[in-house]
Amino acid sequence: VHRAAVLGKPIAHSLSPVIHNAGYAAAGLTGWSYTRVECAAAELPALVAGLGPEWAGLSVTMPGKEAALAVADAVSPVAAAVGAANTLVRRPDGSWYADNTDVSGMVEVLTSAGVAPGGTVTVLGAGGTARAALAAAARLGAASVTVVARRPAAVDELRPVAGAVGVALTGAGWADAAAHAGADVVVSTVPKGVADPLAGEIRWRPSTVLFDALYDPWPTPLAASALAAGARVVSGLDLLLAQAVGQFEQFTGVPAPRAAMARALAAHRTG
Ligand code: SKM
Repeated sequence: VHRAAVLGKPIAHSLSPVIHNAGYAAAGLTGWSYTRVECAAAELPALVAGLGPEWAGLSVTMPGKEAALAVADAVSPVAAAVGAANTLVRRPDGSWYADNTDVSGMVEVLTSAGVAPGGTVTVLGAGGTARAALAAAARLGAASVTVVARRPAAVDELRPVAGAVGVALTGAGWADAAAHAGADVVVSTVPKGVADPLAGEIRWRPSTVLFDALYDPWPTPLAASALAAGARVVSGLDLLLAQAVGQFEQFTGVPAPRAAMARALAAHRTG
C-alpha cells in the first residue's frame, strides 16, 4: 500500500486527488491512493512526523508551503531559492525531500504556449505564486522581470528571491499595470477580481503569452480580454496539471500518464 495526499487549509476544493488517482489508475499502480487532509501550517510538522512508511509523498498547498520547506530533511535548489515547497517526497530511508513543482510546471506551461527564451516578463502580484513566477522567469532566461504590486513594500520582499534565482527585478505600482502588459509574458498571480478592471485597460499584443493563475470561473475577464486580442493564454488549471505531473513522477518513480490525468481533470470540471 502506498499513500499520498494534499495538505492545506481549506482543502475541500482541491482537485489534486482527481488528478493523482486518475494517474494511478491509468499507470496500473494498484495499491496507491491519494486523499485530501486539512492541515494548517502550524500543524504540518507534527502531521508529517506521524506518517507511517506507507506514505510516499505529499502535495502541499496554502498555507503550508513555507512549513513544508522547513520540515524537510533535504531541499531542492529551486525550493530553497523560492522559499516554499509544494512537494514532499519520501526517500527510501524514510526522510523527506522538498521540491517546488509549481516552478517546473510554470516553465512547462509557458514553454508549451510558445514562450521563447530571453523575453520580458511582467508579474501581477507579489505573493507566493509571484515567487514561483520569478524562478520560472529565470529558467526561461528572462531578460528582466517587472513585478506590479498593490503594496510597494511587497516588491522588496521578493528581492531575495530574485537574487537567489538570478533575475533583474523592477517594481511598479498598480496604477501602471496596464502599461506593463506589453511584455512578452504576463503572469497574473492576484486573487479573484483584482485584475478584472485591467481587462478594459490593457491593449494586448497578439504575441504576448498570458498566464492567469486563476481557473474558476474561466475565462477570467483578464484572460477573455487577452484571448479576444489574439494573445495566447494559459490557465491555473494548466498549471495544476503540470505541477501534479511533476509530483506524480517523484512520488511513484514512473512516468505520469499525463493525457489520462488531463482527461480526468477536464471531466471532473465539466461534471
Ligand atoms: O502547488 C499546488 C499543490 O501541489 C496542489 C494544489 C491543489 O491541490 O489545489 C494547488 C497548488 O498549490
